Amino acid sequence: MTFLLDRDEGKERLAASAHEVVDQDRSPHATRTVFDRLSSSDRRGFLKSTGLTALGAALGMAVPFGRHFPDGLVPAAFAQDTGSDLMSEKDGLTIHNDRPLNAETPANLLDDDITPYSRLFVRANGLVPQSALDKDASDWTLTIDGEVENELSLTVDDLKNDFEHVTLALVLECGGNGRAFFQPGASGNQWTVGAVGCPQWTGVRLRDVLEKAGVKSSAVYTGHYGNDVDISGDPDKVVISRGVPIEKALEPEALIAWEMNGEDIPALHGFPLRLVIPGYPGSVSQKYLTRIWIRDKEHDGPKMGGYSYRMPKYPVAPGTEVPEEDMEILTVMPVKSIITAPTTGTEVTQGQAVEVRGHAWAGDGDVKAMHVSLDFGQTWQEATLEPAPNKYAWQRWRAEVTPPEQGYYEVWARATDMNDVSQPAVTPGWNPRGYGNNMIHRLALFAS
Ligand SMILES: Nc1nc2c(c(=O)[nH]1)N[C@H]1C(S)=C(S)[C@@H](COP(=O)(O)O)O[C@H]1N2
Ligand SMILES: [Mo]
Repeated sequence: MTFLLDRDEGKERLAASAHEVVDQDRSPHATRTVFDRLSSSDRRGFLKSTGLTALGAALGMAVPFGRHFPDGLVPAAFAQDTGSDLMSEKDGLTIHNDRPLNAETPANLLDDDITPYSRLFVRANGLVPQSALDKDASDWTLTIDGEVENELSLTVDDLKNDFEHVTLALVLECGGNGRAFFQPGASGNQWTVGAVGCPQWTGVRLRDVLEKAGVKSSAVYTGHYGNDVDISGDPDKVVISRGVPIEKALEPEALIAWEMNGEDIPALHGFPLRLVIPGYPGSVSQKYLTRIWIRDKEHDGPKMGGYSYRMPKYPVAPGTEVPEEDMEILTVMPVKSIITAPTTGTEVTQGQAVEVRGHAWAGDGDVKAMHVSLDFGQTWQEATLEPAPNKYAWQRWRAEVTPPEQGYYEVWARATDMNDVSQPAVTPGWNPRGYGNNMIHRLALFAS
């Protein structure tokens, strides 16, 4: 299609205009490569001087709502990975790292209400344990100790036999999802939007197990342990051990799960047992769960302290060096949404309605409203928002947008939580490790 050719040519022209800063790259992903290689200051300068006007010129098409496009924002046509250059153990995921394995899902592959195994992001801090690779749970025991009346040692069968079974759809989102958009950048996996999913989990309530153990009044926090192995191979090194306030652990949606989507939890996701404690960063949902230590103080396992999963206690300017004692634990994840259809860069017809849809979720429960904009946030129309099947599941939203004339458009999608807090149009509070980015998701549409 000539239209498509023009657009690709346009992208290459835009890429070429940055040739003083980077070598020209003729790969199919030339533009993205150019943006990726620019240092953050180069990137800012480049965007300031060229921005949307240059985009329009490069594309050879109008940007009808261009006057509303905020300064310094990267057009979504270039800012988002369209999910093409991938490898495939997990059906189209983007691999950020292969040791430990870290991979996220392109937005257009997250359209299912219940995220299937093949499309669930993977975040490993260490190596998948042999017991999970072997699918061997015969000797598995889960210990509950610390501030409890009766220490428990439970096999997987004990859990299955002695407690009520619960099945819930629960969002699992990495605390660093969206990190890639912070300026200046933060170290860590450069997650864009797809370190999130909403599988269905079956197990028992953590609360029921803790009740059986008899939580003492001195209990204030949990500490979680798994049997995954550190990258160094050192068997004594704990890879990650996070926890939650005891009140959070006692919520009825916090599960010890053995099934995901009706099957044993896969090796990558925590076989044979994992915690799923929704609403908090994914890191509290320990995989390969072997022990829950009930603490009489805030848990202090690896990745609880320093800058890990911690935010400044007060707003800081981007790039600020924040003293360690001014950091606090990231708990409730902010309200967020994702556009899962159409795929960014889709060509549509002017004057014709296009269905856009996706999911919305919030760290403290349900989402109240969902809005979309086609004019870079100048006006917003309300989308339909389905109720969640259960608390902490994501909610389906749908809307129709109609590009009034030919040209470049972006769909912006914005969720609002029960406290009337909405997603910001630009990155929220910068923080040293790039957590909690809930800026609105955008996708590019080309109307002809
Ligand atoms: N044992 C163990 N549990 C873990 C981790 C880990 O590295 N080891 N990573 C945590 C992090 S940071 C996230 S975001 C989620 C990711 O879960 P998934 O890989 O099943 O998507 O698992 C959490 N639980
Ligand atoms: Mo994470």
